[in-house]
Amino acid sequence: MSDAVRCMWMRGGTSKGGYFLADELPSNRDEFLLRIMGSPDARQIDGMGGADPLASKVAVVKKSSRPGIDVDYLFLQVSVDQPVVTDAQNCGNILAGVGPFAIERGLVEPHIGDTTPVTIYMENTGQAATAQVPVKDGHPLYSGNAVIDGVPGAAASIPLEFKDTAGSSCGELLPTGNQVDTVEGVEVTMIDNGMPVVVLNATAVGISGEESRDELDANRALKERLESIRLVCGPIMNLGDVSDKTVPKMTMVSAPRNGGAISTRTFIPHRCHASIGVLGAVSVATACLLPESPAYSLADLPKARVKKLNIEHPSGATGIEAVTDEQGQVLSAAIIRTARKLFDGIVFS
Ligand code: NQM
Repeated sequence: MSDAVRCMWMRGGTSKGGYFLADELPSNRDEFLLRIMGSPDARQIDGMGGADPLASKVAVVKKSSRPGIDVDYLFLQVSVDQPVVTDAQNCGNILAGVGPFAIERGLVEPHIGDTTPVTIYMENTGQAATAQVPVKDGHPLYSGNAVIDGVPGAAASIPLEFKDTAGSSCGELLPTGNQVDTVEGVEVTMIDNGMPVVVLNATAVGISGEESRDELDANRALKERLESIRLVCGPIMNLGDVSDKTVPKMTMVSAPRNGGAISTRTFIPHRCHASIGVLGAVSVATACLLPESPAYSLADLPKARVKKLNIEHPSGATGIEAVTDEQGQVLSAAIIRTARKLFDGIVFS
C-alpha cells in the first residue's frame, strides 16, 4: 500500500521542493522520498521532482525545543538519477520557505504587524538563521515587489540572516588553515562559511567564466577535471570520501562583468548551478575578502565594514550583505530571498 503524507510544495529562493512536518513522515523516509520524487530517473517522470537537483529537494520541519529557536529544519537532497537521499549539505534557498511553512502549519504564531521573525535551527550544520517573514491578517504574505535573479517575477521579500556559519561542515572556515593551497597544479581556496566550497580561477581549468550553464554542462573534460580536484579536496576539508556527496561545491571565479564583486560558475557538484546557492554565495563572498585567495585578485570589493557583495552567476547576481570586523572577518551575512506556496495536499508514494 502506498503512503499518503501531508506535504506542501514550495519554491524557496531559486529552488523548489516538498516541505513536511517531521512527525508526519513515514519510518521508511528515504525510500518514500525517492518514490514521491520519481528517483532515480533523469526525467523523474514517475514523481514530483523537477528533473534538476534544484527542484528535487525536501525540508523536514518541527517545533524546536532549543532555547531561542522556533523551529528545527533538516534539508534533504534527493538525487535525481541515483537512489540517494542525503543530509550531508544544507540549503539556504529551501530555507527561505521554512519560515512561511512554519506559520502555515501553526508551529509559529504570526505577529501582529507586517513581519514575523522565525528563528530556524539548521540541523544539517548545527547553526541558526533568522528569517523575517512578511505576514498579513495572520497568514504569510507571498506577493510583493522583491525580485531575485533566477526567478521570474516578483514576490514578498524574506530577508535571511546568518551568524556563526564558519566551519559549518568542515569544522573551520579554512579547513586546511590556508587561504590558498595547490591541488593538482591549481590554486584553490577551500572554504566553509555555511557551505563547503572549492574556489578556483576559471582560467586555471581552461574556461573564461562567461560560458552558459548548458555549455559548461556539456563540457565533459572540464567536469572530469573538476571532479578529480574535488575528490582530492574532500578529505582534506574534513569531509571524508566525497565521491557520493554533494559537497564540496566547485566555484570557478572570474572578474565581474556587470558591476558586481565577482563572477561565478558553480558545479553542485556534477551539474552547473543555474545561479548559485545562498550559503555557497556566502562562502564565495568570504573567499573574496581573503588576500591570498584566487578570488581576491579578481574581485571588486567595497571598503565599508558592511559590505554589499553582488556575486554574479549565470542568471544574474546574488547580493550578500556581509558585516566584517576590523580584520575583515565576516561576522554575519544577510541575503534577500522570496518564497511561494505552490500546493498543499497529500502526496502518495
Ligand atoms: O548554498 C544548491 C541551492 C543550493 C544550495 C546547491 C543552497 C546554498 O541553490 O545555501 O541554497 O548548492 O546544491 O538551492
